[in-house]
Amino acid sequence: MEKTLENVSQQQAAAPAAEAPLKLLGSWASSYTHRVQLALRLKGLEFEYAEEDLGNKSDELLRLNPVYKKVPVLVHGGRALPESVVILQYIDDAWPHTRPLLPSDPFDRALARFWCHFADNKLGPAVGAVFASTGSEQEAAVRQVHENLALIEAELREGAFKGRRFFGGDEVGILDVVLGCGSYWLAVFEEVMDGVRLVDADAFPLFHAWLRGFEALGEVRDTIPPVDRLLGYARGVRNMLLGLAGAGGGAAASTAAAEATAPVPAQAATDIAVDI
Ligand SMILES: N[C@@H](CCC(=O)N[C@@H](CS)C(=O)NCC(=O)O)C(=O)O
Repeated sequence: MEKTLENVSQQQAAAPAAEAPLKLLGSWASSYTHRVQLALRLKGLEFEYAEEDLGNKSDELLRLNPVYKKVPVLVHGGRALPESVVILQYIDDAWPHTRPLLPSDPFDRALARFWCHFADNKLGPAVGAVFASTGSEQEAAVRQVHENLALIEAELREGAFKGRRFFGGDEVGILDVVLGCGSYWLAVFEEVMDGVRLVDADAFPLFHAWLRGFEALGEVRDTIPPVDRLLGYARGVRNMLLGLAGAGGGAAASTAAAEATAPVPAQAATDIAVDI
């Protein structure tokens, strides 16, 4: 039988009871994985975690996510679900009473989804472009990031999220999880790319304050890897990207790639550049 998501779910059991075991296939530096880890922690749910080697994906990952072959994949009672934002919505639907991630009002729910889509389709790729480029190309990408951050800042100042501690209100919601798991890379990237300024507290005071508040939460601190580890990983990816960009001509970049401190599979390098 052809390996389709539908076939995979047909082979799986009937709808799991909420208390059925949860297993997460993830990767330690993946902000998409962190989203799911954080949501499960916020809900107080126990889960088994399986680290994937993205350079040598397990048969289980390829079987459970035949469409994209990416992490995260959440397995609940034997049934597998890929795509982080889809998983977050599932977790909230399956466990609606503890720490709701989506608002109850239909319009507010749609708005939260809209901004999650923005994070994945506009802000994330812009940050990835900064990380993958140099010179004038990078300057243009930095401007794109600033334009996108200005849109969020305006929503916090006078738009949909005005006066809120978190995007979700007094407590973090789905957009906090989506934007927050990824935004810590901004500071890491600034450190790796000398002279690049992405989140200036003067230019984006409300976004900056929100991010500090998010990072201070216990569940977030339990989820985001130590900054030194992220820095080592990002340096390795950046060196590899520069090496790839300069292939055939960039001797210095190639040497840097060879000296990369973290072993980073080439595919992961492309991912981090496109999808933080
Ligand atoms: N849209 C997906 C993106 C997931 C994603 O890009 N995962 C990366 C790790 S950060 C991955 O598994 N990459 C492996 C590959 O592309 O081969 C989501 O939200 O879950």
